[in-house]
Amino acid sequence: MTDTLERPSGEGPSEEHLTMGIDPWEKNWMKLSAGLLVVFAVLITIAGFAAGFQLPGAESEVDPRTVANEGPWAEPGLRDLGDGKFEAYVISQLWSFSPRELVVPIDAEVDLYVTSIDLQHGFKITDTNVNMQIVPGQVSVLTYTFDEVGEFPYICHEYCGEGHAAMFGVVNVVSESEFAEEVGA
Ligand SMILES: [Cu+2]
Repeated sequence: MTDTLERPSGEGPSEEHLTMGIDPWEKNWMKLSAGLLVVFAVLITIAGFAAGFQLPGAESEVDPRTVANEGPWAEPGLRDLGDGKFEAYVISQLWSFSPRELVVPIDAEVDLYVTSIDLQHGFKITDTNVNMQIVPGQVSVLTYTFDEVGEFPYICHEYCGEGHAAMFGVVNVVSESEFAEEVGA
């Protein structure tokens, strides 16, 4: 058996260009595709293990019908855990976030817990890499350190109906002294 493919004359590349029945161009594309898969696998491994990139995890499951009355969700907002660490519980629903504002001190490390009590929403904090999908029945979690004073709006980025564009809030990052005033007030 020869290692070339026979083709009707006058069509496609000539026989010398065919090895093992595969067109050299096709062979190159196959190599490129396989190579890309290896590159992607390596990049994902580096991102996940060396650079610490993590997908927002579905931390736990909740009942979307009752969650707003349970535990920390009953009073959504920021809580001081001490040592510069905070946690924030945010409930998303048609068409608002609760709370609408989170005031955090500069350099606060905040564990963000977000859930939805109706349908799927998004939670993206502008100018940060906080970007989560919010699925009813699940709690999306990310930790972020706010190391810049300013206002960072959070928005819903999953279209959820006519009030979608009005669905936003803001993280207000303030100096230590301003935060102390805020908490004392
Ligand atoms: Cu929306």
